[in-house]
Parts: sequence; C-alpha cells; structure tokens
Amino acid sequence: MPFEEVKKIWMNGRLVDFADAKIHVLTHALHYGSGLFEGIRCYQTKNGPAVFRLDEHLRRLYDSCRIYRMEVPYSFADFKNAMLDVIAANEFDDCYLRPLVYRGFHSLGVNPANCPIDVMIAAWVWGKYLGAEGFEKGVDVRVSSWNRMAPNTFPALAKATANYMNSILIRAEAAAEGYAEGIALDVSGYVSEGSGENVFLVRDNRILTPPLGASVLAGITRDTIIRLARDLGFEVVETLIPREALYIADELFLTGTAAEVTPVRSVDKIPVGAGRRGPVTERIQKEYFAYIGGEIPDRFSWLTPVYTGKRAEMRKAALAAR
Ligand code: PPE
Repeated sequence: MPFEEVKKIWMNGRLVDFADAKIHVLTHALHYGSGLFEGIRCYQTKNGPAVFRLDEHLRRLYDSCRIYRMEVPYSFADFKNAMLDVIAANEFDDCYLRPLVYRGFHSLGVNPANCPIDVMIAAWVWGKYLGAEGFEKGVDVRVSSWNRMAPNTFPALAKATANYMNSILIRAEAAAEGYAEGIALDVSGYVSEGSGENVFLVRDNRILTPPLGASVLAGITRDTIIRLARDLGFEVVETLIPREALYIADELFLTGTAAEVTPVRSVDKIPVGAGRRGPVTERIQKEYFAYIGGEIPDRFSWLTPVYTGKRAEMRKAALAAR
C-alpha cells in the first residue's frame, strides 16, 4: 500500500504540508545512510491519546546521535513538544511517530562535518506490523542466512538508518520464501534479533532473551516486556541463546514498537511448542495491551498524554468550532 497522505510533517522546527516535506537528491543521508531515527507509538487510552515511553525513545535517539558524533540541534524538552505537536496537527489518536535526525544537503563525501544536521518528525496510522492474523495465531519465521552486524562494525545500540540495509536483507529473504520474518544470528552464531524486533523464548515457564552484546537493538518494548513479565512473577534471563534453542522452545515471540508482541508458531518449518500462540505469550500480550491502553495504572509513568496545556486548549477550541 502506498503511503497515505497525512496533514502535516515537522521539518527543522516548522510544521509543513505533506506535499512540501521534500529534500534534495544530494542529501548526505540518502547517499551514506547518515541518519538516526526512532519509531514510537501513540495509543488511544481511556484518558485520551498518550505516547508510550516517549522519554526513553527520545533518550535512545539522543544516544544514537552521540555515538555518531552528532549534536541534536533541539533541546530534549523542545523535541518532546514537537513530537506531541505533530500528533495534534494531524488529529491522530492511535498513530506511529517517526523522528529522524540526519545529515542534510551541503556536500558529498564521507566526512559529514560540513553537512547540516536536519530533523524531521512524521506521524501516520500503522496497523499490525506482521499481520492481524499472526497476532493471534503466530507467524512463521526462518533463521536468516544473513548475520546481524559484528561488534565494532555498525553499532547495534544506535538506531541508524544504515543498519536497516542489514534488516532489509533479512526481511526480503524471508518474504521471498513466504516467511513473515527472519531471525538473524550474531557473528558467533547466537540468536540476535529479527529485522525489526527483539526475540523472546519461553521454556519451562522461564523467559529468555539475548543480551545487548548479541548485536541487538536495546528495544524499548524488550525492556517493557522484561519488567512486566518479572512483575507477573516470571523469571526473565538475558543470556546467549544457541540457534537450536529456537527449535525446542515451548513458546517464542517477537517484540517491537511496530510489531508490539507477536507470537511465532514455527521456525524453519519446525513448529514452536504446539504450533500456536502459547499461554505465556498470551498472558504477556494481554498485560502489554492493558498497560498501553491505560486499563491498568501507569505505575512506571510510561504514558505521556498528548493533550495537556496549550495543546488541550487548542483542541477544545477546535472541537467547539465544529
Ligand atoms: N530490533 C530492531 C532491529 C528494530 O528495528 C526494532 C524496532 C527493535 C529491535 C525493537 O525496538 P523497540 O521498538 O524499541 O521495542 N523497529 C522499529 C522499526 C520497524 C520498521 O520497519 O520501520 C519499530 O518497531 O518501530
């Protein structure tokens, strides 16, 4: 499906019309992948739209930029406000937010020093990442023939656009062979992550996930699931996972902002457990959705309401004028 037009996109401090959100073909990031980004979801909760773990996502964005020696040209508070303004300007309830900090148009050549640091924030409505059906029944995946990047090559903790060429190899290979997703191993052969999700495995009611040293992105959803699962009484261990553990797991699931919590029902055509969503995965899915939907108390202050202060007043006035 082509991109559905939205009202406004934020570019370098201004909200511009969708049609005007354009850049030059000689933009540095287009040639060398010099961009750092985030993917964040805003959910309609009982108390109105709220962004899930906005501070943690923005912190990761600032961290990503620091790794690449780039200074974000906006304060954390201003950036945060801009994110909320984009949602309000598009009048979204449930939506996905995509901020991108990138090396802009000035000159080409690998040294980016003279290129400006440009920033854009877009928002759109994004449905179930790995399909609505997979969400309940589980998806079929393969172990990718591609590895995740080696340590000290592309930093996995930075969410860089360049890293997604590796993700594209994984995802396109899986799709070409009829799988919903590929799970990549790290260069030592241990389980790393999906093209756009972290991996969790359940065996004998214990939950395992690869450590940050296994070339994974430090997923915000990964952290969320670790905390929620522990509070539910599950033992959660961050440990190296050999490939074959995937084949003998009771349950397997993928996590990510876009993918949320998606069960896996087979790996390389070998059924995972009973070949459908397992009880632990279902319990964790339920807890995750209760939390993001504001149905249980926000005990970690993970929800940032969109409509407070000036934005709330403006919305009230806009609704009254209708
Ligand atoms: N690993 C990778 C490689 C990854 O891209 C993501 C998110 C995760 C793990 C999970 O991270 P988190 O969202 O913080 O829990 N992938 C984003 C982009 C997906 C896309 O296709 O674009 C996302 O889920 O927003």
